[in-house]
Amino acid sequence: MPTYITTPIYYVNALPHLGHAYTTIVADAYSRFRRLCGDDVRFQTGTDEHGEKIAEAAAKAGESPRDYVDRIAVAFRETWPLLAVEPDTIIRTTDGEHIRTVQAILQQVYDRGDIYFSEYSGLYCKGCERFLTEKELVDGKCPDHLVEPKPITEQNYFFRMSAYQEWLIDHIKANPDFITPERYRNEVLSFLSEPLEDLCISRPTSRLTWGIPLPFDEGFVTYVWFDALINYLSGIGYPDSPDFEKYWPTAEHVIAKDILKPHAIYWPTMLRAMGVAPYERLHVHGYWNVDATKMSKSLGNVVRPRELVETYGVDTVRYFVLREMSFGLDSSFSGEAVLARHNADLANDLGNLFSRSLTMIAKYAAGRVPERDSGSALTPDDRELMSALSAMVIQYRECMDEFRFHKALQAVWEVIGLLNRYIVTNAPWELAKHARQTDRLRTVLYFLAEALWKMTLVLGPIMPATAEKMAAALGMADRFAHAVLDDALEWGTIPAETALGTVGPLFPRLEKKGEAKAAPAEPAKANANTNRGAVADEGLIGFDQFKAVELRVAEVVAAERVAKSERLLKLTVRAPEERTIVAGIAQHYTPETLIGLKVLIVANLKPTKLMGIASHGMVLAAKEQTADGGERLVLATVAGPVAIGSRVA
Ligand code: ME8
Repeated sequence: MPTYITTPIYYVNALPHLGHAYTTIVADAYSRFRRLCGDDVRFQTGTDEHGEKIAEAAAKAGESPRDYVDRIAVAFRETWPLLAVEPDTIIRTTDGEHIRTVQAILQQVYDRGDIYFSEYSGLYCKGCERFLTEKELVDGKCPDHLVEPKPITEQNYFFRMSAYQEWLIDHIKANPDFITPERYRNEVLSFLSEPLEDLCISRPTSRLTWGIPLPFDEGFVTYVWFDALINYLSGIGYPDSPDFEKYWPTAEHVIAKDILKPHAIYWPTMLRAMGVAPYERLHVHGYWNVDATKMSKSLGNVVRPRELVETYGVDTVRYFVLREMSFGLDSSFSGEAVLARHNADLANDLGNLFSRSLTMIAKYAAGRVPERDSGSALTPDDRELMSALSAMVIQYRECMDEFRFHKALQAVWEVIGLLNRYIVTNAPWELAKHARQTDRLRTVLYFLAEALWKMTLVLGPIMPATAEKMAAALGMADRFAHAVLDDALEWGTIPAETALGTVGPLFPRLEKKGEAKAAPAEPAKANANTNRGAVADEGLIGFDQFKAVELRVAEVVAAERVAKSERLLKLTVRAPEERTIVAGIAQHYTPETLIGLKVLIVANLKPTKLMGIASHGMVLAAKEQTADGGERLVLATVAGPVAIGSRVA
């Protein structure tokens, strides 16, 4: 199946920011998703380079419009690779082919009698590059640009938009998915309940020369919206190219609410006048604000894609915007919110699951995906996991198709939670201790590998580089390059004996701005020591610093004295994996009294050697000053029954 997906073409009067990045990431994630479904995808973005706004910006910059648009168009083009956005076409409205297409369409519509010459008086907003109706004004001002529109009386050419009003209403009503989410469909229908005015589609050259000349009157250039919307056709070779035949019937446009009217009203009526079928779907999203305030140059809070990627990494940025915004509603951006999602969802949930599972396969199955044990029955846990994975893939597909990206990701993260629980309940480290449980161990490890492969597939459109790393670590890099989503619905797609590759940390933990980044070699395991230097003067630490210390409940399963040491005990604890911790408590506890005790440990300390024994963590104890000037240690423990390995926070 073909799929044609577009972003708006962006005005080159400003440099790319978070809003542009969002729409384009959405379109990219969707096109990757469609490719994963087996579709033949054409993804187009571009720049809108004519009109008053651009001419003014060029003059302000002291450049000719041509030099100016060339410069800014490059800034947009260079942004996309930073965001792992891979469009098939990047169109510019100053391209010769586009200009010829616009002129041919104008001539055609003119010849059909749908363009006429007349005088018009109206209120013009330069920011919007269109006339506003009285009803659209708030306190006499344009609600988007907060300026009073200028009254203009002019002789101009008009497109007979009103002639298509009834047809458009019927079309929207008959096609519930034409404009989504529904709130925007309702907004358009409500607007259409009043009589539609015709659309002024020219500007006299006495006022503006930076535009496409009307083919039937040299004294005028084309109104920028009539020019811009046509990019969606000229980019696929309208009218003669086979690409137009192939892709146009599937066209889907992604925009924000600011340009709903041109896309939901001007564009379908223009298409109708040309005798071209309307696009398939229009997806309208809300606005990103920054720290709950409108993003604007004057407030100095414009978020730039390059800075975002440099601070957080491209896949974190992609994940964050897709997970955080409910498509259709406004959302607020903040650095803290990105950090929180990075550290919790990516470093902790996904990153730990992945490295933990692969470490166990490396340790207990010599780094090869084991054969599932077909001799014994599946446990209820196995069945729950299997059906949760299938349900996740189905829900993911539905949500991605409907542009509910945050829901798709929620579904994936629910299964990540389930997998983490599956590991705790099935405790592979326990199974590994008993020879008669090796069959079960193989099955558990096999299920983990299979589940992670399915995760890799669904995460590909969202975080392409991470998914590639995951595929390589699973030994599935070749398969990944040709994988389809249907693979994720089948069982047994990761072959037994597949040799795992090496896995680095997927998401090293990030510290708050100004604090040191965790060293790349220490994933999700920021050393508590690195935070010492970052303690604020007044002795307070931030929540992120606290969260960097991974405290867990551990059960002591063995304890013995360390030879030649009065102070040290060698403890074997489960949290839930088994590990050795050397603790300086020998003068306060005898080994036997510790067995079965649930203690609290720092689970992410760098390993260290004490008396030649590697210690993986630290046991927490209260230190009391005794009357004789000495110390008494009392181990910290939990007040009630709790699963071992539980995080303490
Ligand atoms: O309107 N939040 O170009 P434009 C989310 N050239 N998205 C935002 C945003 C924000 N705060 N700010 C901008 C134009 N966007 C015309 C389009 S199409 C034929 C012509 C995104 O540079 C969003 O996609 O003003 C919005 O619709 C678009 O940028 C407007 O880009």
